[in-house]
Amino acid sequence: MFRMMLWFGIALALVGGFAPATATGAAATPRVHVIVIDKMVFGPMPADVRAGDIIEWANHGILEHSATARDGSFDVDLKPGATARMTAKAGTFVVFCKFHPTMQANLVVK
Ligand SMILES: [Cu+2]
Repeated sequence: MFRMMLWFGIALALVGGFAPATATGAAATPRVHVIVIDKMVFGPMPADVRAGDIIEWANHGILEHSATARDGSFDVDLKPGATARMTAKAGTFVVFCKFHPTMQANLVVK
């Protein structure tokens, strides 16, 4: 629960434009890639994710799902309607849902 509230707070901060957009010398604002889970399917998976980008998982379905890396790199639980963000790390990940193991997709982060 706390984790969901934390994510929500981060999302609010980003939406509120707290991230510096034009300050010179500031680190580039990470790009956000939204991956929608709907009708028991992940995707489409973004093709241009780089390490340090933000991945936002968005569960548009009516069931709870997870975005779980086969190699254990991440494991995100998503109640119906929930979103959660994580910072992408480089690698090629097989992503599946713990609750519906036939749900599977590949995520490539360069
Ligand atoms: Cu699922």
